[in-house]
Amino acid sequence: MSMGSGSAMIAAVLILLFCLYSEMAHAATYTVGDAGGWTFNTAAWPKGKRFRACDTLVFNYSPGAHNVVTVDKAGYVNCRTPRGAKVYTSGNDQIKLARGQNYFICNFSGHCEAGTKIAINAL
Ligand SMILES: *[C@@H]1O[C@H](CO)[C@@H](O)[C@H](O)[C@H]1NC(C)=O
Ligand SMILES: [Cu+2]
Repeated sequence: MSMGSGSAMIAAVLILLFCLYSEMAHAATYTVGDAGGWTFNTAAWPKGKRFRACDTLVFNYSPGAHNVVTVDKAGYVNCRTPRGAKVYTSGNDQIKLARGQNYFICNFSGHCEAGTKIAINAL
C-alpha cells in the first residue's frame, strides 16, 4: 500500500468518526444539480449554498454516462485525475463532505471540461 492511500484511508476513518457526532446535530443532504442531476454545466450549482462538514452530496446520473471522481484542487482546475483517486460509478452516489475544500469531477473524456465538476467549501 502506498503512503498516499494509507493516509487517505486514515482521513476517511476520521471523517466517519467525526460525522457520527455532528450528524445528530445538523447534517443536511443535497442533490447535486437538483432535478437535473450530475451532468454538464453543473460547476455553478454550489454557488450561494452553505455547506458544512458531514453534509451528504447525492450524485444522480446514468451509470455509463458519467462517474464521480474525488480529486484535489489541481485535478479540479485542470480536469486531471490524480493517481489513487476514488471513483464512484453507481449512479446514486452518496458522499459526505470533509471539512474544507472538496472537489469532484466526472472523468469521462471531455465531461469535466464541459462543466461536470464541482468545488465545495464545507465549513
Ligand atoms: C478516470 O479515473 C480512473 C481511476 O483513476 C482511471 O483509471 C481512468 O483512466 C480515468 N479516466 C480518464 C479519462 O482519465
Ligand atoms: Cu460525465
